[in-house]
Amino acid sequence: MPTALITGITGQDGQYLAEHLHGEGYRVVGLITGQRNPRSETMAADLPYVELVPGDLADLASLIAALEYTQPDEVYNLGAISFVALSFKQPELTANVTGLGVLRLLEAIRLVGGVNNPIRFYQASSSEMFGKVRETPQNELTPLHPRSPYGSAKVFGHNTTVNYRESYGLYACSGILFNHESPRRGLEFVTRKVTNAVARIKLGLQDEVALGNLDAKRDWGFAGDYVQAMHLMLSQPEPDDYVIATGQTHAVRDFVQLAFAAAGIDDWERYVRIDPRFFRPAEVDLLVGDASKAASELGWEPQMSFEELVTSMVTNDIEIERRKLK
Ligand code: F7E
Repeated sequence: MPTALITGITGQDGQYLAEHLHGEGYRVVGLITGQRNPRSETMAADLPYVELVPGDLADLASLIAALEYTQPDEVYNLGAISFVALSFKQPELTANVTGLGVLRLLEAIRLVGGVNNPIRFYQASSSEMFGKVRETPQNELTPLHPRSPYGSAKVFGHNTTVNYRESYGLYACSGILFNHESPRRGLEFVTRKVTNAVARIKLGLQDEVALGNLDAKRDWGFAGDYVQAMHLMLSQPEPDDYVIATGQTHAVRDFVQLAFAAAGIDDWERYVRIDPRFFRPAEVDLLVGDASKAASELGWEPQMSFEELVTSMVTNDIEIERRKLK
């Protein structure tokens, strides 16, 4: 039975990837941080087949111990401080976990794996690395110009992954994933913040939602589709880097309008208040990815449309809020 170790197991992607790999016959082990992490209980209830091992991306010794215990065939590094807005407030922590954490994990793999290292490594790189974009759409060769401490840390992690592949011959891949959402998305991200608010407004539990820049454009896909690309990357004869995206871009405003419409509310502007607190010191204005390399080499294509994604998130949030009322 192949074994996969996943960092960031309690996040949206960690959960989808664990389900996918379990379905493919893997033993799935998740790295869990912190003392009495409250998410351990949720994990045990939702994904009982996932084994948890303690460790932290900020602590090399704990990563070595986790690898020695797990003996993985594949390591997926999905752990990070992943909220761009928070990275402006805690830049040093972000650099340490999101950036240096990649280096620590690769060093641990190098030390534990020995010569002819059999461990395959996946790094969750991000479209935030393109930042102030140099070309549109963005592909694997587009120059990087990050616009946040998060984006800068991801660039470090990305370059380090490429370095370890070239320096030590590690099977290390970097998936440059554009925004990917789902009903499991954290409430701090704009998509889920909006769908949750729409559900609560629909049920009369909330009057309005405060948002920042509605003009930013993102290439939004479904997280369940994107984790399959991660696994495909580690299943190739040679390691490489791939952009994963839908190739379509929408403004935050479009997402908001569609989410309200999915709940049967057409006059959405009545319910949205613009609040300067949600603007960022520097914005990434436009992202749209070219995933043609993933299509031709991995046979990967997104399955869920933007409309289906928004509707499924709104429907799910209405269901959650209704259940709370009972
Ligand atoms: O913001 C604008 C905000 O926080 C999207 C992470 O998974 O994807 C994600 O990063 C856009 C930005 O995601 C609000 O200014 C307006 O332009 O949902 P977000 P993100 O920053 O694009 C990439 C690929 C990652 O790698 C990251 O880890 O929406 N926006 N009003 C708002 N954003 C938030 N969060 N809240 C607002 O009220």
